[in-house]
Amino acid sequence: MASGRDELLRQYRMMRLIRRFEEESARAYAMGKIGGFLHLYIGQEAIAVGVNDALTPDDYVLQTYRDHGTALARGMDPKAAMAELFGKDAGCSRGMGGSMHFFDVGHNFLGGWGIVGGHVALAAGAAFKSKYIGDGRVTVCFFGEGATNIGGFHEGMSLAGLWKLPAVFICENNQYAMGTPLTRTSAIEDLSIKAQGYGMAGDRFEGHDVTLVRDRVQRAVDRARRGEGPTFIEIETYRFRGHSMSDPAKYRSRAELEERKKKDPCLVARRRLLEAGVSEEALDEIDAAVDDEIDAAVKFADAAEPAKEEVMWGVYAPTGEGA
Ligand SMILES: Cc1ncc(C[n+]2csc(CCOP(=O)(O)OP(=O)(O)O)c2C)c(N)n1
Repeated sequence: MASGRDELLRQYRMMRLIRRFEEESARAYAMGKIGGFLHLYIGQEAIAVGVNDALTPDDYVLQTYRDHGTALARGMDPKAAMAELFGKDAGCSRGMGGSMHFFDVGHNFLGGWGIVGGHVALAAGAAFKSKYIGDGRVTVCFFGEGATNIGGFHEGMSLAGLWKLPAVFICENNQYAMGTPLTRTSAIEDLSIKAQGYGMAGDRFEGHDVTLVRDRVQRAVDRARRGEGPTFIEIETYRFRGHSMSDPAKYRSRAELEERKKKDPCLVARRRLLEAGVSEEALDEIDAAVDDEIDAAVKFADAAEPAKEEVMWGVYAPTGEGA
């Protein structure tokens, strides 16, 4: 079907954009151009893109510190994203948030949060607002499997279930919370059954096929928009890099990583496009255009003005005598 093919082409482009953004931010980090933490999303791209395609531009999205891919899928300008990593005033958070604190009100991307599980309650709050004023929006909240063991997760989920809030909670189960595998932190393997404890619908599937992600998340989004309450979805995935740039990921084997890379979401989409009759050349052209866009973002971020006096804006600092 041509429209399905066009949609997959667009999704492939966005997944490649996220991939290249992450690769170039890793390079800039190694060159000392980016400070602080940097958590990469490589391997999980089909989730950000598939979920976003199930939403309207008015819906709210909240993510953890592993937030670049979700923000880009939502529509954030790669230049503003890269400039944020470089600590520049042109960044999406004026260079003051860095990698973990992307924010884009215009695209209803409500962060970028560093405290594991803390933003689940914020998502419930956004969804409560929508229910209260009847604005028809759905809130999507992403988190890792590690977050499902923390208090903030329970508090947010509990109220969302009780009040039947228009929300979708998406657990990106990438197998490791920093270096700790799920088997060492959870008594159950199927995390989606946690939904039952909050009176929510639950779902669980693999996250390397962008079309599958979009279709399954769409059901949950539609249910929330119809006023039938929230859903907890566990999406099984894998991050190809370490937890952050300082993690060499020695807790897993090379063979495990190579096995998982067979389900690389960009390659899966590329194979499907080839099967649908798109030529290698056409896909290479998309790749080249994405490379150019990311190169331009890096150049822009490098040349932009650093956040100078702005870094003190909103910061309490005693002044005057005795300070
Ligand atoms: C409340 C809190 N405790 C501990 C940390 C340190 N920390 C940062 S990421 C992380 C692991 C979280 O893993 P998971 O939720 O599975 O997400 P992933 O990083 O795999 O995407 C931890 C423990 C934190 N940021 N916040």
